[in-house]
Amino acid sequence: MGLAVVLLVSVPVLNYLFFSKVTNAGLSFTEPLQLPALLEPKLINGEKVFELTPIAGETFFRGEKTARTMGYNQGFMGPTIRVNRGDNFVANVTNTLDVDTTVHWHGMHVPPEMDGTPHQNIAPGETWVSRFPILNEASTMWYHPHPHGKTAEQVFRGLVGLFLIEDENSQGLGLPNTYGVDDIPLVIQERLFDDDGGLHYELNKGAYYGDTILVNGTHNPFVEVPAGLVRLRLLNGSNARAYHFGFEDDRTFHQIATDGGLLEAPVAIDRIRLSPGERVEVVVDFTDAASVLLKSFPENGLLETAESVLADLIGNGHFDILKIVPQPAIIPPTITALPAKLNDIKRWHPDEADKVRRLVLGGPVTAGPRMPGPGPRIPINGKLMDMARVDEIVCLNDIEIWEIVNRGGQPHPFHIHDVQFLILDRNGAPPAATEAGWKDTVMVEANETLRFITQFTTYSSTHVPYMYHCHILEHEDGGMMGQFLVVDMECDLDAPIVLPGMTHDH
Ligand SMILES: [Cu+2]
Repeated sequence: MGLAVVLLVSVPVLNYLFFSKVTNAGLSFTEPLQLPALLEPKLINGEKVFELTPIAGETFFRGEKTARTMGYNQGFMGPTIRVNRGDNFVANVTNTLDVDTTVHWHGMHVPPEMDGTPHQNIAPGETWVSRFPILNEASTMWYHPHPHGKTAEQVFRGLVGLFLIEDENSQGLGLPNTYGVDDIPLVIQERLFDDDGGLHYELNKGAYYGDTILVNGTHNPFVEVPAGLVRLRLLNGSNARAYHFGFEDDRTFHQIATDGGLLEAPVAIDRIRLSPGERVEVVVDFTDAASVLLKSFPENGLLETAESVLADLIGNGHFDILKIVPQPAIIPPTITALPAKLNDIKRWHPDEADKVRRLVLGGPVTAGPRMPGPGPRIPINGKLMDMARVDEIVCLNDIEIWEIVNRGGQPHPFHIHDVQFLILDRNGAPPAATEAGWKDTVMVEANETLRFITQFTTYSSTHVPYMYHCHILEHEDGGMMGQFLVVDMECDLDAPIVLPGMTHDH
C-alpha cells in the first residue's frame, strides 16, 4: 500500500524531472544543414547507371578531433539517388572497406537477388551489380547496408543514403519539388560522442541510443527555406530510437506521404511519430517568415505503465532537431495551398486474402544459431535468424494478411522487404490517417496485434529469399529476422518444399 502511494506520487514527478528537460539542450544552431548531393547517373543503353563506393572516412562533427566513419563516395552518409518510375536502374557497388558489406534498397520492389540482403554479400575489393526497373510509385526510399550481424555498426558509422522516386502523378501536383530548396531531405540520427569528438558505440538496454542529434550528418544545424510551403522528407535513420516530431510553437502541418507513396489526401497534424526505418513527407507553411525549431517531443503518457520503463528509451527522448529560418527571397512558391487529392490507393478487401500468416515477436527462443551481432536475442515465432533456413514460403501473386503479434513489453518496428503493405488494424482498430497509406516499416506496440495486407507480385525465386525483421538494428543483428521465399510454382503449403542448401520447417 505504502509503495503504491509512493509510485502514484512519483511517476508524474519523474516524468517532469526526466522528460521536460531537453536531452540535447544548449545548441546554438549555427551550422548550415548539409545537403546530400544528388548522384548523377551515366546513361548507358537505356539504363541509368550509378556508382556507389562504400569507403572509410574521417569526419568532423564536434569537439576537437575527427571521428572514424564510413560513407558512400564520401566520408559520412551517401549521395541521394533520384529516379523516375519506369527507369532502368543499375548500381555498381564497389566495396573499398576492409569488411564485408551489402547495399539494401529499403522499401523497393526488386528481385530477391538484387535486394542487397546478407545473401548478396560484397567482400572487400569486390563489385556487386544491382539491376532492376523502378516499379515503385513516387516515394522517399533509402539505402543502407544489411550484412549478416553487422548492420547496426555500419549504419552507425554512416552508411545511409536516400533514394527518391518521382512519377507522373507526383510531378503533376505542384508540390514543392526543388531538391534542397523547398524539398528538403532530413535524415535524423543520434549518436554518442567521446569528449574529443570520436563516435562512441555502446549498447544501452539492448540497443544503441544517443544523446546527440545529427541531421544529414550535421550537428547543431540550421537551414534557410523559402517563406512559403516547404516539403520536408523525414527519415528516421537511427539505430533504435523512435521520434515524435513537431514544432516548438505546436503549429499544424500536413503529412502528404508514408513510407511507400503519397497519401490519398493531406492529413493535418501537429506531431508525427517515426520509428527506425520509417519515412514521412510533410508540407509546412512558413509564409509568416518566422524562424522555428523542429523538435522531437516526449510521447504523452508513455510513462504510465511498467512496460514503459523500457519503452521510454524508444519513444520518449526530448530533443531539439533543427532550426528552420524562412527567407522571403529564395524562390517563389510553387503552390500556395495543397491539392485536396494526392493519390489513388487501391485497397484490398480482407476477404480477398489467399492466406493469413501469423508472426509472433518475442517469447522464448526455440531455434536459431547464435548471431554475430550485438543486442538481445529476440525471436520471431520462437526462431532466431538462420541464413540456411527459409521461414515462410509465399506463392507469387497471392494476397496475404500478415498478423504481427508483439508478445514482448517493448515496441518493435517491423520491416518487410519486397512489398509495400496497407495496415488493416491495430488490436482491431483501423489505422490513424497518418498511417493509412503504403508502408514497409511499422511500429508494433507492446502487447499489440497488428494486421496488414499486401500482394507479392512480379518476382520469385526458389532459392533466394527476402527478409523481414525488426528495424531496431541491434535487434536485427541479434537475430530478430526471418526469411521468406516468393515462389512461382504449384503451391501446396502443407507439403514441405525442398530448396537447395536450405531447410524449411513447418
Ligand atoms: Cu525490435
